[in-house]
Amino acid sequence: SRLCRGRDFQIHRVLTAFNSAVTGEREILLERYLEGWDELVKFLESLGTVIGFISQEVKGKLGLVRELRRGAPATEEEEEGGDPYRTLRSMMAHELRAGLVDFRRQSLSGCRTLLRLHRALHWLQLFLRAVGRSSAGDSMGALCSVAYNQALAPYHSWLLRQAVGVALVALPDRAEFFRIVCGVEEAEEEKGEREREGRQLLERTVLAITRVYNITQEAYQANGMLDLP
Ligand code: 1PX
Repeated sequence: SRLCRGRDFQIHRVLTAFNSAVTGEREILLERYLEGWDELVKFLESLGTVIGFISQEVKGKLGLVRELRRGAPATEEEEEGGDPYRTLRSMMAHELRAGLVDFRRQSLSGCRTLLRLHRALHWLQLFLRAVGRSSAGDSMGALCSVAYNQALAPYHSWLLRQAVGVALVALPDRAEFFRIVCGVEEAEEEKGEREREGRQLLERTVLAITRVYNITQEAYQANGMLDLP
């Protein structure tokens, strides 16, 4: 039912995960990063079947990185830190050293897989920022597609872009969106307060995502990996 939509999703868990993904040395902890995405998947899953192919895509990518992580024994050089998939930089170093990163053909490396999630995080950053600045009556679908056209569409085929266009129709409206972000139904007189709290949480989440996005972007740039096929 509409009341149950997004019941399991908690935006503060997104905030906590992405905030704690960044260490004092500006490293990205992969497990925290993936946990942030786990929570976003819950949101996607609450939107129903039309959006289903998008959550399947995200879950597939998350599963792939986790599988690589489980299957990777630390080499002697890496022994000290143990898990080569502990941070983004250690993953990059490990996969480069092991020859797992293919710069010419599509591969199943963690680097190219996470790059897809990274681009999607750019979309999310733009979208959530726009939502935070929106006012009653603004169309979520429109905000979503402006962000999509800027951040993701350039990497997607014509056919996929059409499918995304169709999926956007299934987005909740603005009020519903804020209900999911701020919590379930509230008494009428508490609504204003809840929306303010929700907006604040949204703002902090955008900041956390932006920080993770910028550090990740630097790491990909430094390794010449921004265009991995
Ligand atoms: C507080 C609210 C939170 C809202 C959370 C929403 C998170 C949504 C994240 C969308 C993630 C999309 C991942 C896309 C990864 C990707 O680009 N994959 C493509 C390339 O991969 P490949 O392995 O082939 O190189 C892949 O081909 C794409 C598959 C289909 C995904 C299409 C994504 C469209 C996203 C934009 C619309 C999202 C609507 C969400 C509603 C809030």
